[in-house]
Amino acid sequence: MLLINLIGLGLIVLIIWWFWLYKPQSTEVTDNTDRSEITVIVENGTYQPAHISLQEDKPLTINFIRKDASPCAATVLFPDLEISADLPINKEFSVQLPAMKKGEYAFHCQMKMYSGTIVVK
Ligand SMILES: [Cu+2]
Repeated sequence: MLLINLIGLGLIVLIIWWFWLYKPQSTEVTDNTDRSEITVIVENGTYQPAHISLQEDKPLTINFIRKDASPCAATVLFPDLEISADLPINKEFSVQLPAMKKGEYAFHCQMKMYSGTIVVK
């Protein structure tokens, strides 16, 4: 009985950590060419990196490499930019984003299990 309670408690802690406390790594795109480019791995429920920051008015190419075979990872949506893409498995797929104004742009899979942000400064 005590063991079951401990397992339950552990699960609760894990859920809280996953949804509220876990902060995915952040990466800044700093190259000064006209077009910025970054590679994002889609694996284990997270985009890596999930937080991308870049300068204003620069188009961005995101090269997605999807390693997760589950259908959940298949589609990536950029709702603010009205862009969506279907990602092949284990193959690089480039998504071209237009130059953006300052602000935050979310991207996620259809069920929002995978989610990330682009921060334009
Ligand atoms: Cu999903």
